[in-house]
Amino acid sequence: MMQNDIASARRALYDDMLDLHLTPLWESLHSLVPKHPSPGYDAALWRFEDIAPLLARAGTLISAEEAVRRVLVLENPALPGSSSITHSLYAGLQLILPDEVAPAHRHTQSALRFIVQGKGAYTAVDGERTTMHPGDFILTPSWAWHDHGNPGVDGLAEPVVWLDGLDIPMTRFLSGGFAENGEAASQGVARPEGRSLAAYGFNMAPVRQLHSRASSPIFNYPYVRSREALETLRRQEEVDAWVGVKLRYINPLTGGAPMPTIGACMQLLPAGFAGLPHRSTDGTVYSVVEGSGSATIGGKRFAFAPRDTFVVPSWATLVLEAPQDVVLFSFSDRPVLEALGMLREEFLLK
Ligand code: GTQ
Repeated sequence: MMQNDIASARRALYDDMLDLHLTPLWESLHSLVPKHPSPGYDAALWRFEDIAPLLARAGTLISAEEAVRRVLVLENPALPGSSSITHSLYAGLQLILPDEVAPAHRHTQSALRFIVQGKGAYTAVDGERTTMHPGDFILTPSWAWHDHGNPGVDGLAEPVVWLDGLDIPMTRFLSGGFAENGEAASQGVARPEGRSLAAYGFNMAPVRQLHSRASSPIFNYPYVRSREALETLRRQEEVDAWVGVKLRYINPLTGGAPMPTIGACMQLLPAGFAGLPHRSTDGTVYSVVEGSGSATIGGKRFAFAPRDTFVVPSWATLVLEAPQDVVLFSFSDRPVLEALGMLREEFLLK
């Protein structure tokens, strides 16, 4: 057969195959089994300065009660309509005003809250409240009852904003989503505040209670303690040329990630830090806690300031620079990739 005849015969074959829901692998093999990840979503940065006025407007237009969760979803620019910041993760900025309640519910999706602005709100998990402060890392594990409220502290209540990180797209992909609403808007208080941290947050664990969840028994990792750890280490040792001083949050009972699907880290880049490029297969969301600097992602430079959020896609090279001290929080699907033997990372020399 001539080239032209072959091409048109193939097209005819594909047409006939389509009726039976069949497709020719040889036309898509390269993209199905790529040499390296090409994730098809973008690096992006959301400036808090741009978002804050829109969040405030949302605050005047819908109550937390009516919204259930008053959240502006950070949607990857290349994935419109997906409510996804990477293929596996969801991120959003949630606002709760003084005296509001975001009613109790539970779902199989695992969630984290990273406090971005304001203090005096709380999240309750399984009947224990924890008061939020900027930089605190809070968990609401899969199927745990949770509600949020904002009574303020010391007689002062202010709007509180946090970054929500959930495995919503992963749960959707796995068709594993279940949810229930609570009977009352706020859960009854079953345990005094601070119980989880006292029981599990000091390198000790209770001898007579068994924590049975797959996630960490600590549900608030306070910023004061994470910050102090980073500060001590930066004074004591040479910082890593790629990531500065970086620690991962752990489930103290296992040493593994705090939740099965989401890992999280906090890092400090000392003033003058000009990092070397690195990349990994876990697409990662960063929240800027302190300081201004830049993240160059796959060759594109993003300037960041406190409270900004940015996303680094799987296998995109990341170069971090910090003209002043910078503290970054980050989360990703790393525990999933690790469990599947698919985590790869590279620390490059230039
Ligand atoms: O606070 O429970 O941003 O269920 C998305 C889904 C927050 C929450 C989100 C949720 C929540």
